Amino acid sequence: MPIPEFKLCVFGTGGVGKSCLTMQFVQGIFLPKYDPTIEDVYKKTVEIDEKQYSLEILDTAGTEEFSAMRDLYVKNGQGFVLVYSITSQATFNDLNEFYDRIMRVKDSELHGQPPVILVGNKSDLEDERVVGREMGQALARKWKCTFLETSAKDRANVNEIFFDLVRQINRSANNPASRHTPRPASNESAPNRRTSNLTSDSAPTSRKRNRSHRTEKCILL
Ligand SMILES: Nc1nc2c(ncn2[C@@H]2O[C@H](COP(=O)(O)OP(=O)(O)O)[C@@H](O)[C@H]2O)c(=O)[nH]1
Ligand SMILES: [Mg+2]
Repeated sequence: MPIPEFKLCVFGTGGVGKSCLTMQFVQGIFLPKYDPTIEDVYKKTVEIDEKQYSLEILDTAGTEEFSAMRDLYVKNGQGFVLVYSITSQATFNDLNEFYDRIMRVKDSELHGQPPVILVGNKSDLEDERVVGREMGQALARKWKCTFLETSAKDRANVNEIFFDLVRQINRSANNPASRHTPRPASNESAPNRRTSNLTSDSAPTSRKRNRSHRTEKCILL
């Protein structure tokens, strides 16, 4: 039987750690200097709750406009990671635009809100924190989504982001009515964002290494 394939997208202002989170999850490494212009798709097979999934993760880059191609990814995407840095208030504020755009492209008023997780990254930089945990929690309550603080550097809560999204997607597939939450009203306008070259990639070399990252119910293959 073919394993289910889920398409996930990672959004957030440049520099918040989207690529580092994606790389930590897919390859198990922290890349302190990843090219900020690279927008790419990474593939990973995981086992969650005793079932295998093939995940296709779009690590977005560029900040000027949402291109037609990116909108297509959002349209086909089943789960969305919205990342800010706990060390930058602006990156937290910026997420409203990403959220509104996703809801618009997914037509959430008609189809209900898609699976979303709000992520406050760089939790290892506690001394530089300007966005309190309770601010993240409050925004997640407003958006009726899950919330995690993570560190791509320390690999804290990194797997949990993607496992949570897969579980949310499964829940919404099993019970579509449960996701039909009316979209919260917002006055934010649509952002103009640019996308760079979008290519397909996979990371087969990561598979062996990640076998060791095994928890009771979630196994990275
Ligand atoms: N201390 C710390 N630095 C991080 C973390 N995640 C990313 N960074 C750093 O933040 C910068 C931007 O990361 P990157 O993943 O390229 O951000 P992106 O533009 O959102 O893809 C890089 O210098 C990373 O080393 C983290 O969890 N902790
Ligand atoms: Mg990046």
